[in-house]
Amino acid sequence: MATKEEIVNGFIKAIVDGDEAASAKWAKEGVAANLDAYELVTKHGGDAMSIVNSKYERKEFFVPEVLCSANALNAGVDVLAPHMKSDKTSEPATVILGVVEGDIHDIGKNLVKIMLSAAGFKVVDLGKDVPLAQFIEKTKELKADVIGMSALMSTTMPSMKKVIGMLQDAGIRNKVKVIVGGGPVTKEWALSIGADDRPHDASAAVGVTKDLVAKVRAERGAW
Ligand code: B1M
Repeated sequence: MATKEEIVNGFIKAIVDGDEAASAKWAKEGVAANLDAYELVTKHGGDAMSIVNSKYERKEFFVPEVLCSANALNAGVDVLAPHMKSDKTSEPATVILGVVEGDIHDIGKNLVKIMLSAAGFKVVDLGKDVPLAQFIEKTKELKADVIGMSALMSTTMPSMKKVIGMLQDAGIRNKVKVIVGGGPVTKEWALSIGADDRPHDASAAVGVTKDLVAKVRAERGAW
């Protein structure tokens, strides 16, 4: 059986090479060797995407290569997702999740979905490039407890602020908590736009969501 080092290095190389089959193969090796599935994706898959990003910034890679790497990471995520452990919540609650309009970077959002679903939350995934009004419509329709928005670009981050404004205009800001996340989103910025929190990664999103569900239910009562 391959060593942990061989698996991690193989997984990273497969992603950088944009090789979906190799990524899935190393992910399976990781499962067989009992490696932590979440760590393999977020830490080592994240390291691989940092290498891809550096190559993109040095103009060694262009968008098609970056896309192949993203697909390779996703092939590994497909294998590893069922093995990611998350603390179960005793409080089933509805979370509306999506990547804001104009942004199609959905790998991080998909990880958040995997972790929240594994924890027992009902996650309604609106997908990527989500028209902002949809966050409000679905929140009202499903009487959601938490909205989670993801953005990976400085140009799309302001949409998060717009959604919070739209919740205020609709008179339902006090009925739902809002979390935001993604590479460029800092905690300070999140709080400055009126979001309730910014979990730094998908795993942290579980604890933050649990706390916010308890809080919103205590403050709001029933919808
Ligand atoms: Co592009 N891209 N991209 N891209 N891409 C970035 C984001 C960029 C930083 C690269 C760069 O220039 N150095 C840059 C944005 C610059 C900026 O505005 N600051 C950029 C750009 C410019 C672009 C295009 C404009 C390129 C072009 O066309 N010229 C274009 C835009 C498309 C669009 O959205 N309209 C584009 C396209 C693409 C691809 C399609 C090729 C591909 C995305 C494929 C996909 O997602 N299905 C892609 C990729 C892969 C990247 C990089 C290389 C990697 C992103 C990633 O998947 N990381 C990225 C560079 C980088 O981030 N270093 C880059 C791994 C992922 C696990 O991390 O999403 O951060 P992340 O999620 C983390 C946390 O942030 C957190 O949890 C996750 C970990 O557990 N998290 C949350 C995320 N969402 C959360 C929500 C939460 C809580 C936590 O609660 C709700």
